Amino acid sequence: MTQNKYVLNWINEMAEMTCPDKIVWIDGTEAQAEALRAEACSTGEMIKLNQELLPNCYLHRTAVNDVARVEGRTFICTSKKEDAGNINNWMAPEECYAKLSKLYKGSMKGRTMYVIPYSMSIVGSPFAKYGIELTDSIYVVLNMLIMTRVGTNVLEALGESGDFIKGLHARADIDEENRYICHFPEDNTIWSVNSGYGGNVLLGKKCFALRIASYLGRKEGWMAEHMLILGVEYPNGETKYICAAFPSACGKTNLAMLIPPELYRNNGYKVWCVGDDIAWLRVGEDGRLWAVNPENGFFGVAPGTNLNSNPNALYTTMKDTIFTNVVHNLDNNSVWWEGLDKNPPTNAIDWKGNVWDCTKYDKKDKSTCGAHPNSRFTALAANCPCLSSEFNNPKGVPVSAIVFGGRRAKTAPLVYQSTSWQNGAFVGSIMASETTAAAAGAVGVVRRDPMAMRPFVGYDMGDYWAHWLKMGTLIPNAPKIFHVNWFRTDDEGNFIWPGFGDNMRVLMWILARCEGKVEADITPIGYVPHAEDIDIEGLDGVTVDTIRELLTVDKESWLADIDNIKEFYAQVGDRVPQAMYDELAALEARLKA
Ligand code: OXD
Ligand code: MN
Repeated sequence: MTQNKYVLNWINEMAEMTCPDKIVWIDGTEAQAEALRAEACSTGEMIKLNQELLPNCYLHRTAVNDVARVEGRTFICTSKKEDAGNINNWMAPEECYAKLSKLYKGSMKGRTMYVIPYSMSIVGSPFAKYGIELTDSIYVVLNMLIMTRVGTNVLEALGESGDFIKGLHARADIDEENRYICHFPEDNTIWSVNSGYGGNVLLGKKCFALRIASYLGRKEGWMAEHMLILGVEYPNGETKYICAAFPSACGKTNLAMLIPPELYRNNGYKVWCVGDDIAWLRVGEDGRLWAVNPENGFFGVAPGTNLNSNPNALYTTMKDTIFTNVVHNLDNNSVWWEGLDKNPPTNAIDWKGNVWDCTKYDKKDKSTCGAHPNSRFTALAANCPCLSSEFNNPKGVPVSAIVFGGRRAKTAPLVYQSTSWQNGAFVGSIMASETTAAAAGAVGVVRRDPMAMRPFVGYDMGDYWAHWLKMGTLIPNAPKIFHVNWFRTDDEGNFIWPGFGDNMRVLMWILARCEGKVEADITPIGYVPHAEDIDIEGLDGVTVDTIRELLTVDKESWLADIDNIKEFYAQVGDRVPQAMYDELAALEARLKA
């Protein structure tokens, strides 16, 4: 398929180590994909679902011990430990290569090594970066065919160049004790072993498009961020784009595919999805920041996805989708998950492959769930009913606003605007989420997750913040930076803001601010809306007073947060830019004034 000596030499070297029986090149054709689906079904690796209800859809179950990303076993292997920073796990490259080589040795005996040439973003576009993933898993091949752009055209675009990301994945024994997800940013290399779970093995996603890409972005003057991208279309046909970063499980996919409230729909407003998880951002010739979604599909969490929370996501999964770790409904050979509807199947197999008794389901006891709480759908972006017409535009879309967010019961107001790019980068650096009752462990524990990138920055966090500050100086017409919190609760712990489609009302304020069309109050934390400027028309049970309550800045809880931020900055270490400390000191002084 290629004469590229860098590619061929590397594959030879990896094959000598892993000893596959066969090497198969993935060409991106439907005929080859179909043959692989049939093979995976013949071995039980996948189950073909009801083709009338769910055309071209399949079910896969991972090993019971292998259901999520493993941050504790994720390493950044730079030659100097300081370059990986205090927030990442670090291993010396030689040590890591030696350790993992032992695990890879002979691991593909009796198996096939698949060679997947893929592109993150459109092949040949200014944003595109190429990778090759070697894997012994058909499930990985079929997921990569959805999540990235795969095929011979990638090899053609690469030509004789050695500039590609070398990814090696082997399932080995799916041994938790020897599971490693390792990144060598100085060598453009990713090694993943002993897992079969998407986030650890679809190497184009978190490993390449965030960890390696963030490292490359710093070197080359662009940004790789954990952000959704959406477009708001106005009745006059103009569309404005927003990028938003929320920690995992804070509703990025729901916001990205938002359906506007009825009133807005009737008035001709539309929301278009460009991406739900990752944005690559570059400064355009026009001095604005431009964003592409480097992915080609959605790897979304299934539980909680339903016709109310996210109908667009649900429609997207109705064909050409791989479901992982959901319930198998044997009555009609389809799938189900908690929160899909109120009719759990009575003749069903759970995510572990056991007969599932839905009558024993207890919301508070996760072990009774039929679908794993982190069960997933891998679905083609092209099947999303609200996919933006700009999804395949190689130039990307111009960004008007960047929105940070977290899950905070009290501290953060519904929305506020930073006062400058530097202040906005500071707002990103102090992002945090509180654990909910739904998660194991204590409730209300604050986890700081700067820019939602804590698990995904491929280098030192302080250097990453410095890169954010530097980018601000390179974008003459920079987006405005905001922070939202959909999750404020009353004294009984109930959410005050309705969320979902009504989040559009907050996006409208954000865009009005970007256009300079609405005034705001300056507070110690930044600009906060006049309560009357958040549109509540047609919203049941929400009054201007409710909005006023949602917008209050509680100085006490902010001052308590300052201590936690100081601890976190100390943990990030001595590369935290002085400008961030200056912002923090100024915030504290304003709160105390
Ligand atoms: C994801 C995550 O899977 O952020 O997107 O964990
Ligand atoms: Mn994510």
